[in-house]
Formats: sequence, structure tokens, C-alpha cells
Amino acid sequence: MSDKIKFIANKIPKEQLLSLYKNMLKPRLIEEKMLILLRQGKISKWFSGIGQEAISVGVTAALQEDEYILPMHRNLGVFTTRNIPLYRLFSQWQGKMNGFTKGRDRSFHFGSQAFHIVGMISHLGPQLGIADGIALANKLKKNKKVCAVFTGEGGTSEGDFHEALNVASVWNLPVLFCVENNGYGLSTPTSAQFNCKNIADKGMGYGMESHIIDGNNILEVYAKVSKLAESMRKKPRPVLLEFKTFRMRGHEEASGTKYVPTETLDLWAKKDPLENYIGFLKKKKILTTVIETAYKEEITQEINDHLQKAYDEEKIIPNLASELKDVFKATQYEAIAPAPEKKNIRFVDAISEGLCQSMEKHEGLVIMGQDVAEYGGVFKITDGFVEKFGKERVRNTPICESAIVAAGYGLSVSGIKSVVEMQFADFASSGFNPIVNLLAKSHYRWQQNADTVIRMPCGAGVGAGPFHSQTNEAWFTKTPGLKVVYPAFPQDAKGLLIAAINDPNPVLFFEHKGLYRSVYNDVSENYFTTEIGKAALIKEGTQLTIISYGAPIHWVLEYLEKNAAISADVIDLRTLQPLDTETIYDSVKKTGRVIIVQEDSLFGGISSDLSALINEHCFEYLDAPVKRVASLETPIPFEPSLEAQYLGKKRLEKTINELLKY
Ligand SMILES: Cc1ncc(C[n+]2csc(CCOP(=O)(O)OP(=O)(O)O)c2C)c(N)n1
Repeated sequence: MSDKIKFIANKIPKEQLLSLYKNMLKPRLIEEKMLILLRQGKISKWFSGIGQEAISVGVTAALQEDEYILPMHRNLGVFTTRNIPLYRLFSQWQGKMNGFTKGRDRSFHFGSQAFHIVGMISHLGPQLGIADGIALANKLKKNKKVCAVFTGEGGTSEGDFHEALNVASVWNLPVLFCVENNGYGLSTPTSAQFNCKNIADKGMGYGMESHIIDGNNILEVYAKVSKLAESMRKKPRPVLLEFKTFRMRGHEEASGTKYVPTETLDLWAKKDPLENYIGFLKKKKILTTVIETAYKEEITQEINDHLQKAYDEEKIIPNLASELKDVFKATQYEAIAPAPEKKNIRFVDAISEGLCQSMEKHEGLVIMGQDVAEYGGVFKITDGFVEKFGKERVRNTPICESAIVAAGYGLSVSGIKSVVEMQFADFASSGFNPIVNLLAKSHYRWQQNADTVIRMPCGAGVGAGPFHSQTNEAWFTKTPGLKVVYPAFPQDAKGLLIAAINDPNPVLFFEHKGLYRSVYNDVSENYFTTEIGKAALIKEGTQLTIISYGAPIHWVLEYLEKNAAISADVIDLRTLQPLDTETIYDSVKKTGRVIIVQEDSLFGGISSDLSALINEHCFEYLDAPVKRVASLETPIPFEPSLEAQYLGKKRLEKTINELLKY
């Protein structure tokens, strides 16, 4: 490797050459200050981007101000080149209110709509799929904008990298995938991270244009990215960029660089992007000592003033109400009454109708899922939608659950609602990370809502075995920030789906596929809503309360029909998060006996929490212990007699009798 950087200014005007210098100087001076504060114990953690500034600055300078950038932990230069007031950054790092996360998340884990920046989550990879969503929004809006997303070479080993590039390529999305290959991912050298010469070589595998850029050469970064961005605005397409650079300091300051050979560090020190550029500008007589000194003084003054402002800001005073409130975006529920005109239709038709009417209502709403377009989805719920709404809005996806969920989030960053269909709820495990870490935590972290509904065809009783029959709502009900809806009847399914799509927060919408074609009822033909978070008392009695949701509601009704002597309140929860505890407690206080029936296996299911809540809130009213009916602690077998043994249905009668006799 040569230690020389060849700067070619071409037609870049002098002012721009100086501005690039100033933009690189600023993060360098901030970092030098941060390192002092770190030694003084005034900040806790710092990821250094020293030696990599040319990439952040060059890319940001090449993009238009309203084009989204999705930076990582070493991209301070993105934030400073977008001219975020420094005190806000300092307050962010000190966990103060003037920061971007109200003290809730650290370092660079934040975004800002005002500055068109979407920050990372710790898991690195999901960032790449968000860029797909933003680029898709740009394409749908035909606004001729590109977006740029960063990752380190370590992050390229994550499945998210593969998924995001694949989706961007198949959909031809205008994303600049910027890989900063800085030699190490924590202590892991590139040779142990991937086994090909260049990361750019991977572009070919995705059918994607790719380039290698000297990441320490600000003019090469700026000129190449400017040219590419210009061309991508005219002809939307993804481009993979590999920036060769080096991480000059430890992974984070405390961890050091012992494992990096000294010669390598020495060699790269000679390639310092700022020092070399200063040399070039001075040789060209563009940068004089007077200008250099003036810039340094100006930035140093700015840093000191803004640091003072951040120090002067009072510490956060915990406010319980706002902590709880900010988990979700506040929303005014719009009640639209179901019309008396009704049709007797199946569960599956009600969902299809709710989805179709929502597509008509929300012009921008996008549906994404495997085989949802011409094929109509494996359950035919979106049959005919492509003809009605077009392929832009009804999108077949590659088998990339993680990238698609993240893309849904990217769409909501750009103000577009989406419905993501999991082909089977079981496969949500392949998109689990963005659901529970990205969508769920976003509003609490930086007040960005995730306006996505994830449809979850779930459930057993169909002889489909361990990977097509799970009812995995408990994976999500315990994650703050997600709403979880689980209807049992067609009318509810339609009204709740419409309400879920109207809700600006992430909603997991469980549809029991055993009910799809077996359960009918009269469903209002109009576009109407059913409120999320409200249970339904569907049968009234005196001896006991039976609480359930989804398919087991029908087991319970069937049982009570055959055993007319039993007088029970039956509560269909309909929504599992937030829970309607009022309806539950009112009934339990009346009957004094309660059974909770769930399809999921027993341990850690929602029935356990319900049981605890009832014990805590209704203890004095109980005449018997709270009982739970659930599935065995095994995966779900496919063979019908084994499946029947697995499900709690057979144990319902025995448990009811035990409870009534108690
Ligand atoms: C999913 C996940 N695994 C592991 C980590 C721990 N971790 C944080 S950063 C990092 C190294 C990242 O390397 P790279 O992507 O090359 O970026 P760099 O730090 O070199 O800029 C690791 C292993 C993490 N944050 N997320």
C-alpha cells in the first residue's frame, strides 16, 4: 500500500475545497476534546472516527441536505457536516434533555428528522434495511432523492447486509451502501471477517454496481460520491461503495489497539486524511496559515461554548408519566361505527376486506410480503390486490424478513404506512431483531414512530408441525413498544385490522389460520374500526370467568354449548397488548373463579401474567386458585393425534370441573 494520497481537485471551487477542510477539522477537534474529557472521567464511552473523517464528511457533503443519511458509531462527521448544533450532541452524550433521546439512549443511537439523519441501533445490521425503506419511499414519491447508509466491514458479515443489498437490487432502490473497511471489527481483522479480496467484489453477487474508494482521500470520496449520487437521482439504482481506511484508535477508547501491529498503525498514520489534505491545500496555496488558525480558533471557541452550555444544562429529573407515555406515539383513536348492512363471510374474507378498504383509505399504504402480489399470498388474502392497487403498493419480497421489517420502518421514517405479511407467524423469528429492537424501541428512543402492521398467520390444529403452527404472541407481548392484537371473529378481525393500520405504532396482528376458513359471521360491509385494547365479554354467566383469545375462544364456546348447565362469563381478550384489565377484573370480582385458556405452551405465556395480575388485584374476591389451560411443553407435532394431545382443548373440561368443585 502506498502512503501517498493523490489529490485531484478538478473543477471543485476553492470555497468548496476549504469547506471540506473545515468540515473535516471540526470532528477531529471535537474528538480531541472528547479524549481529554474521557481521561477526566467526564464522558463514559467513545468510539473514535479519527482517521476516517474523509468518508463521513465527503459523503455528507456530496448529498443534498434533505437526503437521508444513516450513520454508524464512527460517523461524527455526518452529524457535524449536517450542522447539528454542538450543544445538542454534547447534551446527548451527557444524557440531558437537549440531546436527542431524553437520556434514554447513548452515543450515536439517535436520529433527527430535522437533519434527515437516522441513527443506528447497537445491532448494526438493521440500519441497512432501513435505507431500503427510505429509498423505496423516495422512489414511490418520485422525488429523485438518494439515501446513504453506513456500515463497517464487520457489519457486512451480518445477514442484514446480505438481505438489504439483495432487496435493494431486486427493487432497484437508490441507496448508497457505504462500507468503511477500517481493518478491524473490534479485535477481528478483515482476514477473519470475510474471505474475499474486496468487499466491493460482493456487489457482483447482488447484480449491483460497486466501487472501491480511497477513504482517506476527501477529494476522491467527495467527487465520486457526488457523481454517483447525481446519476442515481436520474437513474435510481443501488451502489455498493467500499472505502478503504483504517481505525487508528481502539474499538472504543477503553479497549486499546494492542492487537494491531505497530507498523500497520505507522503506515496508516502517514495516510492521515486531514494532515495530507492540509498539505495539499497549502501546496496549492489555497489554505494559508491565517485561514488555518482562524478556523481552528473559531471551531475551538464553538466547542467550548457549546460544551459549557451542555454542562450548564440541568440533569434529567425522572418523570414516570412521560417515560411510560413515550413508549408509543400518542394517537387519537378514530371510532368509525360498523354499519348495519352485513354479509356472512369467513374470517379470511374479513381480513382481506379490511386490508382492501385500508388500501383505498390510505393512498400511500404499502403491502410487502412473500408472494403477496399476483399469487395473492399463500392464504389468498391479497388476491386481486395487484390489479386494484398496482405492483408498487403490493410488493412481492425476496425471502428477507429482517430487511423487509426494517424497510417498513424506513417507510415510516418517510411518512408512509406499511403492512408486512409474514407468510407464517413462525417466520417472524427471521425478522425478530428489527421487530423487537428497531420498531419497538424507536418512539421511546428518539420519538420516531414505526407505522407498521405485521400480519401473523399463526396457530395449530392444521397438522402443520413445529414450524408452521406456532402461536408466538408471547415473544412480543413482553416487549414494551409493540401492540399485539389477536381477534377470534371475522367482525373483530376486520375492525381491529383497520384500527391497527390507522394506529401510528407498530402492531403485531395475529390471525389464526385455523379460523380462516372455518369461522363465519355477519361482518359490516363498511370501513369501520374496533378499538385496540378493549376486550369483549361475549357470554355472561355467574359460576366462573373463562378468559381466552384466538382459536381457544371457539373451544370454550363449543364446550359451553354442549354443557348448558355451566354458567360462565367468557372474555375474548382481542388485544393482548395493551390489556383490558378492567373488563377482566370486573368479571373475576363477580364470579370469583377464573380459567385462562391459551393455545401457546404453558410457561411464559400470557395466561401466566394474567394469573399474576388477577392474584394481585382480585385476591379477596377469589373462591379458588386461578387455573390455566395451555399446550404441552413441547414443540408442536404434526400428526393429528399427537397435535390433539399437545393442545389444551382436551384438558379444558377437566379443569373446568376441578374449578367448579373447588
Ligand atoms: C449484532 C451485534 N453483534 C456484536 C456486536 C458488538 N460489536 C459492536 S461494534 C463491533 C465491531 C463492528 O465492526 P465494524 O462493523 O467493522 O465497525 P467498526 O467498529 O470497525 O467501525 C462489534 C463486534 C453488536 N453491537 N451487535
